[in-house]
Amino acid sequence: MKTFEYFKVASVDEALRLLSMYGNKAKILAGGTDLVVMIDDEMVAPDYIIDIKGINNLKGIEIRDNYLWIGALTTFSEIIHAEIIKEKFPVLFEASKRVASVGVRNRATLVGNICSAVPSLDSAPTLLVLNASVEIKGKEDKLVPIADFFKGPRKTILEKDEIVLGIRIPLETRKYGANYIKLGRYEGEDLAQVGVATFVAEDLEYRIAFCAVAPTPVRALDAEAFLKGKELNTNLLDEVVPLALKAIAPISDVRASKEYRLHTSGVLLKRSLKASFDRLKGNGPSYGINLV
Ligand SMILES: Cc1cc2nc3c(=O)[nH]c(=O)nc-3n(C[C@@H](O)[C@@H](O)[C@H](O)COP(=O)(O)OP(=O)(O)OC[C@H]3O[C@@H](n4cnc5c(N)ncnc54)[C@H](O)[C@@H]3O)c2cc1C
Repeated sequence: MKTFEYFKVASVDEALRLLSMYGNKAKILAGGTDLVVMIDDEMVAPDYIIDIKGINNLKGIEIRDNYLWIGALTTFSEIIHAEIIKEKFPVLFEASKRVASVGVRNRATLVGNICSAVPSLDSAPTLLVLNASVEIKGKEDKLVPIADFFKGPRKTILEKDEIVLGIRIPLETRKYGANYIKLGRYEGEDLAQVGVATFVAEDLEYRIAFCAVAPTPVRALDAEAFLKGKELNTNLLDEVVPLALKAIAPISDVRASKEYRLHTSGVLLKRSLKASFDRLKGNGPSYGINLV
């Protein structure tokens, strides 16, 4: 393994100063569950590591104005245990429980997950259906809708001298139901073969998003438009699947074939929409239950 210089910074300004000096030769380190594996596998070889874990104002989960803020250093375990998440966005609790195992979740951050930008990242479908935005700081401050953040496998819109400060999720004033289902090869620490999140609000606005079935996580906008304003029933579930599948472009890899992913995407979508709709109506499964 190539050696690197390690900096532990205590402020965002210090991190930004180092990033502007070292650019592409530097890598930000949060929980390290993705970056350390990549360094070990020699997929990346940074000359400089900027450890941001000491930046206190990147920690926490709080309501600010009309949105919930999740700081860049917030781990999946912290999300799972936060009462405010269970109260306002229980679907994020549900999705976080599907990430890896307790040991990994104790270190892995939600923001590190989106910055890794692997197609199978479990947090993205849920953040997409909640219309989250990404707070970015560099030469200027940016607030980017999560739908515009991913550019391709392991590629985001982040510039080399930018850092993500946190995630904003707009507070929902309507009653709604939502769900995340992940299909893996086995129960436990495995990446998704298919992941689907759905959201239904009381005025029958629907949102649908997938991971692991396209180069980036994707929304199924045509399927959402088709469902808008309609009470969900078995016929509608059958009709919406082909529309939703047009939004995805799965490949075959070690985890699943393209055909299996296409088929199971439809099966999971129906199950997820039904769970979200039933939750909206007050008779769905409890959040956190694995529906696979
Ligand atoms: C055994 C194992 C099982 C796993 N299973 C799953 C799974 O089931 N589902 C899943 O989705 N993921 C899984 N993962 C990956 C998951 O742990 C990571 O994606 C994690 O969430 C990344 O967060 P981190 O804090 O560890 O980031 P790091 O590894 O520290 O960083 C990841 C990337 O993001 C960048 N970065 C981090 N923070 C910032 C920031 N604030 N601003 C800009 N760039 C930043 C880093 O430079 C790096 O490129 C697994 C990993 C392991 C090791």
